[in-house]
Order: sequence, then C-alpha cells, then structure tokens
Amino acid sequence: MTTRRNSAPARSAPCVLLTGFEAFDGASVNPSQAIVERLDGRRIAGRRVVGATLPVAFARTEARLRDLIERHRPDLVIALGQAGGRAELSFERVAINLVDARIADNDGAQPVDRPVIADAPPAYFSTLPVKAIVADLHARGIPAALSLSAGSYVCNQVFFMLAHLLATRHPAVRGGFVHVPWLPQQTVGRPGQPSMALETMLDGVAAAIACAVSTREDLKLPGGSTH
Ligand code: PCA
Repeated sequence: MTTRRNSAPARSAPCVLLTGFEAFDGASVNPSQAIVERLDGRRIAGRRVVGATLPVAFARTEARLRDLIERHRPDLVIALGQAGGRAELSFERVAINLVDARIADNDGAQPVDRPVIADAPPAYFSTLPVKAIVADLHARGIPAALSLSAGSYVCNQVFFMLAHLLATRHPAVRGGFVHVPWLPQQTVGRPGQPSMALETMLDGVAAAIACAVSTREDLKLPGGSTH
C-alpha cells in the first residue's frame, strides 16, 4: 500500500515533501526519520504530506531527492535532520557548497573539502519564511531558532542539493532545512545535553508546514546574530 501511495501522481492540491534521515554514527534512531514516518500521509493546511527517509550517504542522496521531487511534484519541500546538542528546532538559513565530513557516512565515505556541486554558486538561502515560522512556533510554546549553518556533512549536502535543484529546475517550489534536537532517550549517558520530545517536534514541524503554506512573504524582523 505504501508503494502504491508513494507512486501515485500528484492530484489536485500539490503535496508537501518532508524528508528525514536514517540513523548514523552508530545510533539506532534518528528523530528526523521518526518525524517523517509519523507525518507521512497526514493532511496539514489542506496539503497531503509525503514523508520519505534519505540515506546518510554522500553518494546516494542526490538521485533519491531528485526522484522524490519528480515523482511527487510538491510545491513545498522541507528536509529534516538531527543535530545532536542543539536545544531548538533550528531553521537553517544558508546552504553552502562545501562538503567536509567530520565522520564517515553510512557507506564508509568521508569526503573532505570538496564542493557539493562543482560550478554551482557558493551558497543558497532557504526559501522558507523562516522568521515567520520561528515566531509562530514561539507563540505555540515550541523551542525554535534561526541557524546560520547546517554544518558541512550530509544534511548540508542535501540542503544544498535541494536548493540548487529548486533554483535551477523547479523555481516555483519553495524549500528549506530544519535541524532537530536529540530525542530524550538519546541523551541517556550524555548528561546535561538538550533534547526534545517527539510529540513537540511533530507539533513544531506540522506548524512549520502550515505557516509556510500560508505565508508568502517572510517577516521583516531583526533575526541576525553577532557571533
Ligand atoms: N544529521 C546529519 C546527517 C544526518 C542527520 O540526521 C547532519 O547534520 O549532517
């Protein structure tokens, strides 16, 4: 049944594509995968959500991402990944054209100092209304923040590939990236480290989708940082 639904052509309203990642770095779970599995098939703001999990493998993400976008024809794409140690849902603003892996990926590859895509621009900005989303989540009591770096690992690679794909081939489609904290059970043995309950993450991501669907122009509020 899952195969059937995932291969169905887009119907009247465009869908929202939500991607997460499989577990990596020896972990047995990835909260971003748990989120996309729980939201897959849900209707949010009148849109059907298609949830899909990406491999944590530099060489295998691009084909999968391209295929998902071509198959489902979303008008909004939100990619999610885990950022252990962060306390809030982090709305990434900048994707950079750089890969520098601190650890090997799930295929054992550890590329260093190379571009995500040769001859592409050095960076792209998220096209999500990130300030409006963070304000909306704060009003709901959900910890959320803007972030200026998605790192230089597989998450940034996917964010950059997504931004490049949308800018060059699907200019009407908006997209961005959200890093999510560890789940509470992932901080056992990591005293003092922040985490967030899955239910809070689900509420936050659902609210972010609804806000992105209904907000065309982002808020013009100061949201920068000095460090
Ligand atoms: N987080 C990693 C890759 C997969 C994930 O969930 C990152 O931040 O790059």
